[in-house]
Order: sequence, then structure tokens, then C-alpha cells
Amino acid sequence: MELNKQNYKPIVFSGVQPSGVLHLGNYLGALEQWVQMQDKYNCIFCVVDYHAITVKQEPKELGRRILDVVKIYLAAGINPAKAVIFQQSNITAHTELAWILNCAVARLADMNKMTQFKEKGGEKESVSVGLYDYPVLMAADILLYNTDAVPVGDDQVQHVELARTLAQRFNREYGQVFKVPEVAVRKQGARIMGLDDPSKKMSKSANSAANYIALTDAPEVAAKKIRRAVTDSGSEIKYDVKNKPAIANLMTIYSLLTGLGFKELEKKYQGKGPAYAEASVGKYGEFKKDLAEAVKKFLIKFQLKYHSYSGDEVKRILKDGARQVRPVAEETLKKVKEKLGIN
Ligand code: AQP
Repeated sequence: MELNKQNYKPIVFSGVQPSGVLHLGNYLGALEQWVQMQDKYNCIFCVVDYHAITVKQEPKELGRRILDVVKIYLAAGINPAKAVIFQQSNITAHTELAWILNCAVARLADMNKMTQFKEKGGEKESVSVGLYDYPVLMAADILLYNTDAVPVGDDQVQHVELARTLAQRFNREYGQVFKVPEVAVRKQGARIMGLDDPSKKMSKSANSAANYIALTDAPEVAAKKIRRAVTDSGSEIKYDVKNKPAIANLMTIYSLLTGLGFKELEKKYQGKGPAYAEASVGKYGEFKKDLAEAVKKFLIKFQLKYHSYSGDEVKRILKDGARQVRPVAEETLKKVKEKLGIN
């Protein structure tokens, strides 16, 4: 795709950190939505490597992971002929604008409200300043491209709201430059929970691999994770987030992978639990077995595509993506600098 050369379509921007193995939560919460959007919008999808280095990364691993994230985008169905894919650190305007926003409009009072920082870094002794500041870099990522909508999972909504606040504040205090973006969150799948603990989101940086289904997990390993996933008391398949959070989470995954609605799933598994609900063996057994199969089927197809891309192909895509987005980013940065009197 050639950005901005076609008839005008609203601009969609989003990204993923190459900070670990991407999981089903990333796919169902973000990537699947991106794929659906690429026909209707001018889509820009970034590999946000500067975000990944807010926590320590192994340099050799990081280089490989950047390419792996692109392969995941492609396997998910992002088509470089329709959407731009690029690497954040290839466009220097991101860090320049982040610094400007830090100084001109971001305030400690804004940053101290960010719940993800409290969850990820708040308790640790050695936490980078970057981790604290990364929502401002994310705001810069979004605002550089005159973004209309940012499709993200639930955990990123607060950060997109910060981007809106910073854009509005800049426009008010220095003059109109930024478009104020909307957040786009899926009704279902916006927060896939951990398989080992349904009170916490599925996360790349979880302590145990039992928390997530990595998109690169061997299908049989993934099936085993589903079979061993934590469930709730009782044996009824019912979508009830409050009283049956683990089953509701598994039903969400099942529904999104197969297209079956919650009511259909409830009906399908009605009366299929064991006679003695307390017995742990076989509890929710049939439901889990079928879900494990659905996950396996999804991964086999996904990974077939994932392994079909070469490193050189991915590098070409990133290079071409950077070529397309650079002029847009530089133009926005120029306007910002003019407003500040530093151009
Ligand atoms: N559990 C989830 N359910 C739904 N969506 C999710 N996302 C992340 N976890 C879930 C969405 O995936 C996109 C990319 O995420 P990211 O790379 O920015 O990382 P993150 O949001 O910090 O979450 P991760 O992937 O689990 O990483 P860690 O462990 O580092 O926190 C985003 O749109 C995100 O909302």
C-alpha cells in the first residue's frame, strides 16, 4: 500500500512489543481486529522495539524477535499490500516527539495514574525511567500519523486515553497540530485472562508458561495447556464472568476461534459434566477436550503460514514500511517544532 496516495481513508495505528512470545491474547485482543480493519482503513502496524527495551532484553534475541513479530503479523493475515508494517526505531521522529511531549504537555500527575506501570514496575526496586515514561512514547507513536483509531486490548485503553489528553493539551496550548484519536476495543476478547489464573490477563511476561498459549507453541503443548487450565467450581458450562471467570475466559477463546456463540456453547455442553461435580477428573472434560482441539487446529494453520516467511522477506517489508511512513512522521514533527519555535 502507498500511504496517503489513495482516496482518503481513516488512519488506524497500532503496535506490538517484541518483548517475548506473542500469545493468543495478543491475537484475539488486537491482531484479529487489525486484520478485519485493513480493508476499510489506511492501516499502519508497528513493531514497537523502543517499548520492548523499557525492560532488559537480550540483544541477540531482540533482533530475532523483531522479525518474528512481523512474521506473526503476516501469519495473522496482515497483508503488506493493504497495510504498512514498520519498525519503530527506524523512524527517529518517534523518540523526538516523545521528548517534546514529555516537556511540553505530559505531567507527572498524568503518569502517576497509569495502572500498567504500577502493575509492571511499581513494586520492583530497579525499574527504568523508560518503563514509567513509555505511555508518552506510545502517544508519540499514535499522534505522528494523524491517527483516527487505535485498535488495542483492554490493558492499553488508558494509554490511548493519555494520547488523547496530550493531543488536546498540545493543540490548546500551542495551536492545532494533532488529530485526537479514538480507541477501538473489541466487544469480545479485549482481555483474555491467564489460563493459570483467570484474575490476571494473559501476558507475555507471565512467570509461568502455563499462563498463556504462545502463537508459536507446539499445537500438542498448547492443547495440554488447555486441558490443564484452571476451572471454576461446579461442572456447568455457563458464561458468567463474575461467578465462573475461568470458564467464561475459556468460552471466550472457544467462541472467537470457532464462531460459536456463548448460548450455542452452553447448549452444546448442557448435561455433559460428570455426575459428581466435585470429582476433579473429567470435570469440564468434554468442553476442554473440544477447545483443546480447536486451539490445535488454529495453531497448525497459523504456524504453517508463520514458517513460510523468510528473514529477508520480512526485512524488505520493514524497509518498505519505513519508507512509506517516514514522510508522514517528519511532517507532523516539523509542525510541532514550528509551534514550539524550534524548527
Ligand atoms: N491478555 C490480553 N487480552 C487481549 N489483548 C491483549 N493484549 C495484550 N494482552 C492481551 C493486546 O495485545 C496488543 C499488543 O500488546 P503489547 O505488545 O503492547 O504488550 P502488552 O499490552 O504489554 O501485553 P502483553 O503482550 O501480555 O505483554 P506484557 O507481558 O509485557 O504485558 C495490545 O493491543 C494489547 O492490548
